[in-house]
Amino acid sequence: MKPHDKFERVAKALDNFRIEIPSWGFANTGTRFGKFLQVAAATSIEDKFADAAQVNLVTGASPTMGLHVEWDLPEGVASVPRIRALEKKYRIRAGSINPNLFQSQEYKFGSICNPDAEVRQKALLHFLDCVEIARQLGSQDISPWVSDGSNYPGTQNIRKRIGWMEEIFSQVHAALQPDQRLLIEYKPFEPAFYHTDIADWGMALELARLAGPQAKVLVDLGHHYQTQNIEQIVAWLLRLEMLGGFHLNDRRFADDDLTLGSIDPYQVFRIFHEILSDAAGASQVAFMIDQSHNLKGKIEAMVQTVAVAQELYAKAALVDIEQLDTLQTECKLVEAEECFRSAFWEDVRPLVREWRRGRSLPEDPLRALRESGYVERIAEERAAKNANISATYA
Ligand code: PSV
Ligand code: MN
Repeated sequence: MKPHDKFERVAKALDNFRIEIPSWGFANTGTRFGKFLQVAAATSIEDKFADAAQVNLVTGASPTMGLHVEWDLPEGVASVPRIRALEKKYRIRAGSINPNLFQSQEYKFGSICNPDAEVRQKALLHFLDCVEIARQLGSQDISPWVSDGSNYPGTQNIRKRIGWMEEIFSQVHAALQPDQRLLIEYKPFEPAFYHTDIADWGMALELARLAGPQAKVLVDLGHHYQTQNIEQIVAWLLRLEMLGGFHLNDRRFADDDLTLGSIDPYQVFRIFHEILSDAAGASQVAFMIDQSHNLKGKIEAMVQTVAVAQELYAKAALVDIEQLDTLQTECKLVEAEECFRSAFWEDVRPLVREWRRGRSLPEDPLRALRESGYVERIAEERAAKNANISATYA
């Protein structure tokens, strides 16, 4: 491929590539055992908007921030005017709206699958509030993650719980605006360890289909068993027009929330290849980060993640799809594999830098962040507030 053609491909891909930042990536979080506090961590929803704006300023690729309703809109629909004001002030739009079906005491034995009809009703009302919040904010996607499940065999009726989910998802679907989507996320374990009500993409797919045409599946890269071929799941969902979006991150063991591509960048490349080689693929897919760093600096990690995503997306855009198709058809295995992996091994960084220059963006977003002095400034401003936050969950 000629250098000019390479640049054109990369530029076209990156011009259309947007990646959403999670609000929960900026606040102090930790492990199950405790928190490691950061002086620069966000202490309010305004801090989160300010941090997201900084990420977008240096990357130009992240104009939206995903919101978690319980954490970011504590008063539910009544918090919408505050969010609107922050959107305006920081020029960051609210992105996906994430219901919280896992934190309330009543959800100890489940939310939408709780055997108690009153608890299910509470979960449904929260869900419907989220649809209304999304409508008022003009957000397209409502992304529930259902943490329900059980820890011991025989303690819950799995089939009854399927029925309750079906009912609630169709009620939520009926409340959607025509341009809204319901993205159903799956996860095989944690916090439930024997059975999880939406454990894999098959269950999420079936629930989405039963709910209605605006329901799709959300793939979180950290929510699979070891050795799962995620790009195959992506290929199936694309084929069925049921892929709604991603929660991007990486993992070694489980839902580790590591930086995208830090462990297995080839996997991310393979997933992006499936999307870019599908005719309609990329246009329907929401790319969202789901990472909450407690060792790396939060804003630095977010900028790094966006840059990594762009580089891997650019690499995937360089796969010569026509040539690959011919080689696959002829079963020229070594040649096909070489064609595929040679795109992965391209050093696309000069092309991405050139693309950034052409779009009046800093060539090196991490350096631009460092040179802006933003992190030092907020560290000073927020230090006192962060010192008062408890570092343990006790
Ligand atoms: C659950 O592990 C999850 O991936 C869901 O997407 C939540 O909304 C998110 O993490 C934040 O806790
Ligand atoms: Mn997730």
